[in-house]
Amino acid sequence: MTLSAEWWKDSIVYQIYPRSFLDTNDDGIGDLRGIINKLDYIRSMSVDAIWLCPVCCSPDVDNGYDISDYYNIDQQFGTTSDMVELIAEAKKRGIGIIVDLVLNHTSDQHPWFVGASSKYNSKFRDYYIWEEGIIKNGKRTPPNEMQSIFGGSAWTYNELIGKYYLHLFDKRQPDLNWQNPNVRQSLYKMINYWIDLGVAGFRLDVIDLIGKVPMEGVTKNGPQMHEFIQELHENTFAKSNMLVVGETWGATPEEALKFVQSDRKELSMLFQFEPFQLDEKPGQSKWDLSPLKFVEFKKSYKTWQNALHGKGWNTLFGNNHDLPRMVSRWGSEEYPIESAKLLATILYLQQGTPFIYQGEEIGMTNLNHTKIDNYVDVEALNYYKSQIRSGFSEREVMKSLMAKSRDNARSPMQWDNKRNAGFSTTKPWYEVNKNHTKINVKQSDVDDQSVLNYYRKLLTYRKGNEVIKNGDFVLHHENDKQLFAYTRTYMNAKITVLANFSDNHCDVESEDLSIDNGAVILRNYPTAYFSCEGRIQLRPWECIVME
Ligand code: TEU
Ligand code: CA
Repeated sequence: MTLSAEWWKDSIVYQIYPRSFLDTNDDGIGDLRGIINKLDYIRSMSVDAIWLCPVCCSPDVDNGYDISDYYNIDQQFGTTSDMVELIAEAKKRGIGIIVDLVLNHTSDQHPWFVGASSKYNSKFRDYYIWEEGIIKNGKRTPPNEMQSIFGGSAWTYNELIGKYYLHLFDKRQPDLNWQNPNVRQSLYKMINYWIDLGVAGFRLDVIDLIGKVPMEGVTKNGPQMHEFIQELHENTFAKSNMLVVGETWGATPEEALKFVQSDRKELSMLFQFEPFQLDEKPGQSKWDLSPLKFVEFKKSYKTWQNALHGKGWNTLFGNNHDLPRMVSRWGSEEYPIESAKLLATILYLQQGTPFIYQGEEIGMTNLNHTKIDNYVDVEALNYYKSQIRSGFSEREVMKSLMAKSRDNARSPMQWDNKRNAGFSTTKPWYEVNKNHTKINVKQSDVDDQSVLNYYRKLLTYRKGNEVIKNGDFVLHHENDKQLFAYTRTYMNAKITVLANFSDNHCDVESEDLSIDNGAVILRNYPTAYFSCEGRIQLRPWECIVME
């Protein structure tokens, strides 16, 4: 396949969490061969790239986001030759493989950290960030108050070295020192190894943290961050035509443009998380639940669509391995199928590259686990411990975990209605959602009203559509509390999306939108919408797309 410079603007990406995708050797853990087996299924959604969550060697404190060897595949997932085969088999089907690069930190089992923390004169000492503690009342305390994203101090003392090292995540994920040119060169060399193996791009984990200046309290968007990213670009992906997407939890549109404007030679696109912060109490954490601020939610999309139009490029997503399931979060328990289709419609007809997370396409939901014993994620377990210790009630803590824990996204893929959902012949590493008897790929495939078949239609429609790729974005009825309506216009063509984001009926003045004689291209109800005297009446969670 020959690729145009910006091929990723026409792409649809499917994200795979390998350990939960498909197990082919009966150990209860998904593997690379499982992905090879399902490539035709993935292609059936017009997908052209797969983002693989980390598969390199790892002690799995944070499920692969703590890497102990950047070059080799963890044996639970397979071997390098499985990876080479996956790349080749995917390529045959027009699919590129996007590798997840965790460049902000390593595992504490990585030889660099093992060296840095166990030998006094190790050449790897300055690969990490070390600071003296402060003596207060004869007691040693961390260099400053900086907190880990997973809870507790971001500093851990090492007896042998006599200093604290920095970890913005778990203490077994020490932060790399990007100010050390040897660190940067070692990482570039590794990235070039993956480029030579034939991957189509990278997803850069927490890339906005690499410029941190911890002693000044700076974590994201540090003073040298863009300089480092430009150097990274020049030394690695500049020569190949790659899709490079950065994860930036705190990006504003202004910040985002600095990463993605093409003359800056940094990244192709970013994951930004503004819409995901609109169902939590302002200024607090994701665990502090609050109902979705729907009007702000719409305006957030409007802001990002307009800010990047003609200058950068957006990603479009409602799920990933860190987020609860989109239907459970924003959709409706009463109308799970309609709301799953509606959410896909409003997201994926915007400008940008869609990222579909495994299981989303069949409408997979949260787990609703009420007991802490059912949770396995390090973030969830730390949160539980610290809240209970601070005196919060079990009920309150569980409510937050049920709504927001990352475990919700990580249960095994639901392939059929049999035992273990067809994911494995043995007990899976993490239990399957009980609703696999109803929500699964096998049934969805043959049901023409399924969420899956709707995704196929929607994504095929999107593919190659110039209005969706290039058109501008106008939000209508901004302050309406039920309706999400927008138009996309390019040259003489226009697409209108109308979506009733509620369990009630919703009236739309069709004259306002001049859509009277529009042709309906997509709809999420089996029967036509109701219209009378210049008004369209949308049923609960009904959406229609008109040209
Ligand atoms: O996530 C970045 C990150 O900051 C998340 O931990 C986020 O704050 C949290 O998930 C919200 O619940 C990336 C990876 O996507 C995540 O899986 C890793 O745990 C993390 O980096 C550390 O590598
Ligand atoms: Ca396996």
